[in-house]
Amino acid sequence: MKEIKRYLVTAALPYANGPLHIGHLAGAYLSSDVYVRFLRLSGKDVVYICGSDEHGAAITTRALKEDKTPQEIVDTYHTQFRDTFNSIGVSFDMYHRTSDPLHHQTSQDFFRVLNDKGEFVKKETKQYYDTEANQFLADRYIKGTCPKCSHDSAYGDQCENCGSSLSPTELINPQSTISGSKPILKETTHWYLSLDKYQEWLKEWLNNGTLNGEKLHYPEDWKNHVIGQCNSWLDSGLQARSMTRDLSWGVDVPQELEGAEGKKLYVWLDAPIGYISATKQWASDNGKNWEDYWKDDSSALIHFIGKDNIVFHCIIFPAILKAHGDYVLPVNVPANQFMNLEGDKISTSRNWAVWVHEYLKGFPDQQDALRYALIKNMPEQKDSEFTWKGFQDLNNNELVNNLANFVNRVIVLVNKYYEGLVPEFDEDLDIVGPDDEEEITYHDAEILRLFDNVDRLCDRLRKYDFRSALSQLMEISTNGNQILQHNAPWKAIKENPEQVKVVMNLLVQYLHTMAICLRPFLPHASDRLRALLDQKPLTESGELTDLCFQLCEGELPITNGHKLSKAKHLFSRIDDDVIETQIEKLKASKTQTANIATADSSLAPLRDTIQYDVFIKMDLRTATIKEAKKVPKTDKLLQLTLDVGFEERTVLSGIAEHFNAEDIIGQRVTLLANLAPRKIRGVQSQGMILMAENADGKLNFVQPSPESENGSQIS
Ligand code: B3M
Ligand code: ZN
Repeated sequence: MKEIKRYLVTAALPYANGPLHIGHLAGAYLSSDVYVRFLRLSGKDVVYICGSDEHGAAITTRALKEDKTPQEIVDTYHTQFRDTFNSIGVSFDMYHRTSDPLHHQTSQDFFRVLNDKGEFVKKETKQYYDTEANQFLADRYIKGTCPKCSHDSAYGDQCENCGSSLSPTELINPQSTISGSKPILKETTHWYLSLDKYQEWLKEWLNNGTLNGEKLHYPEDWKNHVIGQCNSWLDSGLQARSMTRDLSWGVDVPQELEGAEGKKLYVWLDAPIGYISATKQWASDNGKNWEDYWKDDSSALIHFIGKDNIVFHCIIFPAILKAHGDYVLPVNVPANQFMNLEGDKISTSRNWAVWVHEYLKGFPDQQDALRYALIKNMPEQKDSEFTWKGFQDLNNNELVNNLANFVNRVIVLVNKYYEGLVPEFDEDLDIVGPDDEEEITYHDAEILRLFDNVDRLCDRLRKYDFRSALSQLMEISTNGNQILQHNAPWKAIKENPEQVKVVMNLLVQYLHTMAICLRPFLPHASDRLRALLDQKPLTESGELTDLCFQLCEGELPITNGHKLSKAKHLFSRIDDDVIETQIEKLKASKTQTANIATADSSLAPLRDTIQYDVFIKMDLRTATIKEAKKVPKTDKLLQLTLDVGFEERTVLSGIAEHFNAEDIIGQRVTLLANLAPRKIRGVQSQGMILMAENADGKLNFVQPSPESENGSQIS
């Protein structure tokens, strides 16, 4: 493998159709930021790239619901993302956006090269077309009855009730979510990437790290779950995938191509090319050559993403990079798993999230408390959990009681005993180190121990083990506190003042070391500690490498006589009432189930007119819920036992995200009693209960008047 001369680090481009939450930070943004800061502190040539992903159906859906243009939607979130990342300390070198003309140009040029090389196959297929809205319908714009579980609002690509992945033509009674009308199937032509033809080299490249006999990366350094997910895709056989869509928003297919009118690039084709266009912008702004980072095989490309983006970054994007022919391939894709919140999945649609911009408002100057909690529990190998109580404990027990306390004690004592001047000490008087044979002084022995700690921390960062690297950092602080406790300078100052000088000098070197090692994880605290040491903020240009050299060579990083500032606490406690407020706020949002993404969404459009004889075929009955329980391994299904007067019925219903099972016992309901029974998740569901959906997506039971007895027929 070629010697690495520079690093190109990317973080997944967030969709500009909703706020950032803590799951985004824990998934791709804090991991990449820690890693890049470490590389900069190690003196590496690194560029850190991200930007807003501003195309795709989710954005146009939102624009429709809010009666805005897609550009207005993405402008709002692009600005919010850029400011939020900046405030929480995610230090991109370029935060770009895919609605930028440079990105459109870059994507179209990329498409032309692939097309000219014959990498696409043009195919005519039939797709749903809305004759009232005059447009083809993306999968998410088609709703209908799920063929598997009869859920009546399954999407064209997936049924959210039973989780089945679908294709639009499988839906029963498909309906356009734009006009409510019944769509027609219409011919359309698209450009397909024959992914299947890359199957062999992708398998070799991923599993052996080789391509045409050349070693490009070390699979043993990749996370098992990443390689595993790719191999399951490869083993099922790659299929040709359409790389264009009939959409009104996105990057135009180059218009000189026949049949390109009205066609856009598939969002997952243009989005990763966004990394390239962002690098071009950065290079142009900084007098660099972007091709050094994308086309020179001494450049290491590393993608930081969440696990839902693995296939696009490890199979599809590498395939088109290689098909294009000039680009490097990633040397690693250290994807994280998901972070959950208070025992439940984070969900934008259910407003079950800690929004980063709200955190920053609610906890001013406490960015690093959140960074610490999210890195400490980073879902590196498996899903992890954020709880507000856990956040409070980490802040109070580790940041305040360990780290801030250690820093404060050292600076208070140096100010108290030496007026803030770092004491000079007499080496000859320094007690003999732990290993008498080597005649090593105590100070030197402890400095070497400190170096070992820093070396281990660096090794863990190189391996993307950010949680264990953070624990290693806290071990430095713990060791420092132990040195204080063991030497007790407040007692020794009288009978052994020379030894106190050795200890306090040593502990100031600890603080200097911690300020540098803190920087990748807690950059704001690092700046504050540098100020307490009366040093300028770090510029992240090799200071960690310099430190390791100094510690290893026994050169003291902070010289005798250097004057420290007055002591000030690095972190402040977070009290119970503050946490209680956050937990109450979260609970309130759960009952509301307000959809943050569509605060003022509209009521469902009217369905097609039907004749009376269709209605009369339905047998609706009144009933009462006697029992209710969650269906295992699903988020949405409850299993209900209904008293229907003349019998009991078991019915599965997709309302688990709206109601707790224990809260709906005794609820009166309306039952469609003659719907054909369906087996769902192994349970025979005998009918369907009727729910009314508010404009904001909240569901309510259609409940008969209390006077009606169970089993009464509704007509
Ligand atoms: N926006 C998906 C996501 O936000 C997509 C990532 C693109 S990275 C090129 O999860
Ligand atoms: Zn279904």
